Amino acid sequence: MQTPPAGTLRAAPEEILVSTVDYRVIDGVAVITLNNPPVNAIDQGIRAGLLESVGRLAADDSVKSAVLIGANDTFVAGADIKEFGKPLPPPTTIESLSAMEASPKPIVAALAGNTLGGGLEIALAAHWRVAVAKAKLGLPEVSLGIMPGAGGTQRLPRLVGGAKALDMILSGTPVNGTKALELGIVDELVDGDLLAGAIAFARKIVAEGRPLRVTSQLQDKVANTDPAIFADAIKKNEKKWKGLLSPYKIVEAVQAACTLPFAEGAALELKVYRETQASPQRKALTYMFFAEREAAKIPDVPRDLKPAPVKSAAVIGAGTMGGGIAMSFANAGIPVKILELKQEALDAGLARIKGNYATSVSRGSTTQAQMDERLGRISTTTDYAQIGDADIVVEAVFENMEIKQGVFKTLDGVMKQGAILGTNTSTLDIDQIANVTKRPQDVIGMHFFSPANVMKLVENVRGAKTSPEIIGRTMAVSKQIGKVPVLAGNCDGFIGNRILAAYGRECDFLLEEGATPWQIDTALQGFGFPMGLFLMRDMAGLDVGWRIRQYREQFRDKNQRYSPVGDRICELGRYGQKTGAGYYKYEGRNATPDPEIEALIVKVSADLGIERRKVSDEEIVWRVLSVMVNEGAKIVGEGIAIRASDIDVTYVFGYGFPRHQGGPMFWAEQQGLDKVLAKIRAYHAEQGDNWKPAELLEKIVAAGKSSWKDAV
Ligand code: 3H9
Repeated sequence: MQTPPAGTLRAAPEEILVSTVDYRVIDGVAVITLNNPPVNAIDQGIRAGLLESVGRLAADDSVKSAVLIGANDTFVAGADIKEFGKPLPPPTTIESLSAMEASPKPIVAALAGNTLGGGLEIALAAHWRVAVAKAKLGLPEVSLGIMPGAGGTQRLPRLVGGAKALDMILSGTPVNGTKALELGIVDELVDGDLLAGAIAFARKIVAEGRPLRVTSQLQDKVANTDPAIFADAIKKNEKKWKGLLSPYKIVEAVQAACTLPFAEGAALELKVYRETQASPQRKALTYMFFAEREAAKIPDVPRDLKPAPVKSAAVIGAGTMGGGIAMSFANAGIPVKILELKQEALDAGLARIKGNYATSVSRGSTTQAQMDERLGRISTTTDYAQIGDADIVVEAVFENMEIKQGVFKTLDGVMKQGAILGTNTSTLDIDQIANVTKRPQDVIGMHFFSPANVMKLVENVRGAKTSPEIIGRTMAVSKQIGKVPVLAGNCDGFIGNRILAAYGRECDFLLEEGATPWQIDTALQGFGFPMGLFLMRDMAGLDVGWRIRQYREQFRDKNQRYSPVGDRICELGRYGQKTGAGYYKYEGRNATPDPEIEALIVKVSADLGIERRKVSDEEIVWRVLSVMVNEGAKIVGEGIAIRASDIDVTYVFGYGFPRHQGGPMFWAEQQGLDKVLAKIRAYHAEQGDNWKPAELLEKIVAAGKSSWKDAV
């Protein structure tokens, strides 16, 4: 294979390698390489370089076809998200793609790695597509609050039909190369060197004299689309899409693809794409995209620390949490041993795990083969000596300091040096656990959320002596098992539960002042929470919190306001859903408001001498969110969270905060930090010291700034 001189269209020194499009001729085929590390996102350089390359291809008499490929072992992960909300210098992606489609010489897209969003749209505008089996092809824009805006909603249905396209674009879930071949998105799989395979394919279609296959001109698949699928999709997802814009716009655009000529459908796509781009939820969701990635960056962990993937794990405790944690490892392909001292406890735990997998199979989210494979990675033991060689151990035993300390003493004796020693505690002091070992630097909190195999958040908690290396490795393994990790400092409640305590307290006070549990829950659901606080408490069970309150009563500051409503409810034996009654009464899982509880709350108000008043839904939402923000600002000010956006990640991925609202700290910035502070000051005057404004917030506002980032 001869390699003629490179023809980089926009000069960039080789070592910088930023946003270049390279044109060179290999074996009589033009090879156009898109290069914008790390994911070849589409910025102006890519758009312009692509357009220029297509022009050059037409004029290049030495070639009859082209291969379009990505550098960095990947194709293109879509438009550059950093450019959202900014005016984009020309050309537009649509202009570049129209030029590609209109090329008189066939263009073959060669796909590996991430072929997402605008990346897949580029590929769809090529005449042919080849891919490696592991390539990931998808249109994930919906998770950013937008939709494909460069022909994706119009071209994909023309290749796979309206129904499959609608599914793919609404779910945002990518398919692999093999599936893409089956669906008709790609024309051939390449086994081995992708570029060589793509060049061979390009030469073959020229040799065969195949006519250009222009995606926008294909009609068969769209013409055969059942017109009912659009209304059906809306009906099926109404609850899930509450408050969202982009799924509805996607339906509109795909429907247009199936009913209108390409040019009209494309014009409609562009119009609704712009509406989604201009929406506040796009701003919130793209903020969340970067917040999630930012959370993984820990100042004292070297950026170049690239820990080797964990190969084996152990979990102590086969209870609900232990089982869920073990499933998370197994689901990620990591063999895991669960340890319990009693065989009966192991058997019960394993039976629960099997039950959970069986439910996933019956719901269709896992196949039987996947379940067997995953179960095959889980083994059990009653002998600590059997787990010593695991790369990581996560203790998930009963939430009691003495018991956990006992486990860690034993782990210190058996685990290999360098193993991560994680403790899944939601409340206990990590240092007290770490200090019973001779290697406190290797001990770290790993606070999973229930159900641990489903919930995305892991709040990793650094103790005073946890080493940066262990922190870096724990953040990496959290990601390896598909979680979103946040690093917290060691304090009562860490980030998440500390804020929950403040927010729960305010909801209790609102009850005493005049609200009902169902009014508060409805107001919070109206804001976008999937479930209100009282429904959530009822689901989790009220007795555990009650027992903790009883224990803490001895330490409670009796001068601080305290709501006895929750205690009164527990005294009636109402422990939530599991006893058929809590804040609500239940038939199965169906909650209904209970006049008995309303009467109980009214009595508590009277006993406390509180005159009940009408509480508005707006007050509920503002009071709940402001208290979250104030506590969040204290947590950042104390260094418990590294940055404000980590609080948002914690709340969105662990506590059901609506992602399209961006988390409490983002919400506060959108309202104006000065306005939120004014509210907090007013509540402080009215409600007392629980509302003392966070110093950090005071400082930012006093400096005339408007962003949490201005604090640093
Ligand atoms: C779109 O295409 C709209 C079009 O329809 C309209 C056209 C007109 N832009 O996640 P990672 C960065 S919308 C800018 O840690 P991984 C990321 O921030 C787009 N930056 O790696 C990170 O930077 P840093 C549709 C991006 O291997 C670094 O790359 N596409 C972009 O776990 C590594 O990322 C999507 O929604 C981007 N598009 O996962 C795909 N993508 O190192 C969004 C990544 O400074 N991207 N970065 O923190 C992803 O889902 C994942 O990043 C990906 C890699 C799966 C690609």
